[in-house]
Amino acid sequence: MKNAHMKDAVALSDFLSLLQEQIHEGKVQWDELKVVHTLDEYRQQQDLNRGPSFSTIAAFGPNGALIHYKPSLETNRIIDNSSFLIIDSGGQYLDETTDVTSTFHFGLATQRQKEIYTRVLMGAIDLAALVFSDSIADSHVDIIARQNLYQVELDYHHETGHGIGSFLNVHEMNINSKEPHRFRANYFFSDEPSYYLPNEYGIRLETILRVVDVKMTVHSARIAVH
Ligand SMILES: [Mn+2]
Repeated sequence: MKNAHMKDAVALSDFLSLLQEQIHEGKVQWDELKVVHTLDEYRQQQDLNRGPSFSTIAAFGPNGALIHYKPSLETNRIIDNSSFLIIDSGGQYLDETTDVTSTFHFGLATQRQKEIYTRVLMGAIDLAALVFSDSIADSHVDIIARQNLYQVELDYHHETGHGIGSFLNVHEMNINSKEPHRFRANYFFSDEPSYYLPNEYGIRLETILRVVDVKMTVHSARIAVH
C-alpha cells in the first residue's frame, strides 16, 4: 500500500507541477477534460498501474460545488485564476488502490475562502492525528473532521471517508454509515472533509489513512496515521 502510494504521489506531483507552471505562464489553455486526460496519462506511466480507480474528477469554480460532478463535453470549464479547482482521482495498481483529492487556487483567494480552506484542512489533520480507544466505532470519529467547520456554522453533506481496497473497490464501506464498524489495525480509509458553496465553488481535501496499534499504559488503543 505504501509503495503504490509513493508511486501515485510521484505521478500526481509531476502532473501538478506542469499544470501550475502552464497556468501561470498563460500560454496553454487548460480545461477540466484536459486535466483528466493528462493526469490519467501520468498515472499510466507508473509501475504496475492498471488505469484509474474511478473516473477522474476535475471541477473548476461552480462545478466544484456539485458533489458528484464528473466533467463532460457539455459541462467542461476552462481553468483560470478566478476560483478553486478540485482534482479527485486515483489509480489501480497491482499492489494497491489509491484515491486522493486536492484543491487549488491559482490566483488570489479571498479572506473568507482562505478561512474555510484552513478549517477543512484542520479537520483533515485532526482526524489523521486522532488517538482513540479500540472500542470506538468508525462512525464516532466523523465529528472530529467537522468540528472546525461547525464552529463557524458550516458543514458538508457527505460522509467523511470510506474504506479502500487493495487492487479492489476504491469505495468500500463509509465511516459514517448507519451500521458502525470497529476499527482494526491496518484498516485503510479516506479522510476527506470538504465545503461546498452552491453556484460558487467547492473545497475538498482527501488522503488515505492507515489504522495502527499503539500501546498505552492504561489500556490498548489505536491511532490513525498516514
Ligand atoms: Mn474518496
